[in-house]
Amino acid sequence: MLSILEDIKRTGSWAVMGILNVTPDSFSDGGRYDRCDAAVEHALSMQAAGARIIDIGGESTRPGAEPVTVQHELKRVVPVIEALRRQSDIAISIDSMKPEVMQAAIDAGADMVNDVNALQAQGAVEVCARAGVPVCLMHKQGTPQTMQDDPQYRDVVEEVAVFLQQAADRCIEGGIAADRIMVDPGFGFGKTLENNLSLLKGTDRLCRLPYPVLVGVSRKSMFGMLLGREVDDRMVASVTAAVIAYQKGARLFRVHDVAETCDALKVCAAVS
Ligand code: 9MG
Repeated sequence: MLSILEDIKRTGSWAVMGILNVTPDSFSDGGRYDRCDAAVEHALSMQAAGARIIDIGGESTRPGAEPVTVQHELKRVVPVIEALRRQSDIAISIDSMKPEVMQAAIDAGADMVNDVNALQAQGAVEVCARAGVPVCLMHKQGTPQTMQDDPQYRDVVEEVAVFLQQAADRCIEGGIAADRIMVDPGFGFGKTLENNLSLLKGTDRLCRLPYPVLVGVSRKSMFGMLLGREVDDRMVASVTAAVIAYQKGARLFRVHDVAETCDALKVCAAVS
């Protein structure tokens, strides 16, 4: 994982992170990969399609999702991480807000932590600092249960940029090396359609922060609102948004449609 980050910083290369939700209720692929063997098979197929990182999550963060207990989350993610680690050397990311899950996932073979809560839970920074793993710090307003109720910003791009810089400062103070930090504006997390479009347009501002920017727009409801399309019919919109984000400086992309996104980004990279 560190070599991926080093490449991005040194050569401006890019990487796709394939999404592996091992939850019964994820918004875009709910329940499809909640058996260990099916989950590993899907991870390996995303690797074959060009993913360099697999992001494994056992708690849905879709708007309105109910939280799960540590025990439930561990039961979902740990066997999949162990099985994938036995079969592949791909970088594994644990998508969790809970320090206990982060620690168990790292012990099971995860290489990085993706936290939609930006390591704000008590003990999360300590776990990641001690393990020395790269981290992705995401912005959100509110909690998954309430975040879409009535999000408010004066200047969404500026507020997200300030939040991400402060989150990174807090992690560095807590012992996480600056070269292990990625930041993410958190599309759809406490944002209106207008907020999401402003963030996409303002991705270049976020890329002026001294950290690689990861974007996750894949199949999100912003495209449902903009285009009136159902979740399984948002691939073109998602790839288009990834291309826009790339052109504004983002270099990490959390996606469902790995092959299509990789093709688009290869074209972008060939002319940049
Ligand atoms: C877990 N998860 C769901 N959406 C996400 C996004 O946009 N970014 C990151 N980093 N994680 C996400």
